[in-house]
Amino acid sequence: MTITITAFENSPDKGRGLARDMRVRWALEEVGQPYEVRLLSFAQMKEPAHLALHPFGQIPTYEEREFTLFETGAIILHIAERYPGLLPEGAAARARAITWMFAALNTMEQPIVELETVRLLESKEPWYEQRLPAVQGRVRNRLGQLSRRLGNAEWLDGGFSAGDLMMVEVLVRLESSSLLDDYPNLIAYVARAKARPAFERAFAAQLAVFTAQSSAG
Ligand code: GTB
Repeated sequence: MTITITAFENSPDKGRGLARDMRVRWALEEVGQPYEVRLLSFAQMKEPAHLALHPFGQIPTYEEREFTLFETGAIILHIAERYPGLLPEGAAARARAITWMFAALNTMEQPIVELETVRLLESKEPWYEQRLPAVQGRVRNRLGQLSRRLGNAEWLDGGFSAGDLMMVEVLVRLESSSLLDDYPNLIAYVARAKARPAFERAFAAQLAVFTAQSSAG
């Protein structure tokens, strides 16, 4: 069975692995499933053919023989449930790992995306300088809470899981800022995850798209 995902033809992040196809690639690498990638331009993402797969006209999508998924939370959960490697044995441990996936998306990513939005879209607004510290404070608050929970542990709850994959994918969005600097255990956590061979393969695959597009154009 062929798995096909979609990704940016020209990712605005220039191969830094910040677009959300990266987390799907990483999950597929962790479970050892080969996949194909259909690259889309921004215009193609808004055409009916893609909107039939993704109602919001975004990447990534995930296609298997019988169905298509959108939303990386749903995609990663599906991969983790379908193939061994990303969820622990036992109903309670699995539920806790899934809880961390939701925490990553609903509790950590939300203020981080808000901060990105403020920086990217609102920097010319007269209230920008006042709003920025408040939004940074909300991110710091969550980082502090996460850092205290992680403590000296290697992963969030036992062995590496889909919860860690999602959490790290959210935290990497802060690497271009100094916000992680006060949390050495979170920096080490991200580094540990990025050293996983599956992460490295996924990162190299998305970077290869950027490299190929740059040399073609
Ligand atoms: N909630 C959805 C999910 O988790 O799947 C969010 C999907 C999403 O935001 N997709 C983005 C997209 O398709 C790409 S990843 N955007 C185009 C559009 O909405 O028209 C977000 C992203 C884009 C660029 C960078 N970057 O340049 O650094 C980082 C992240």
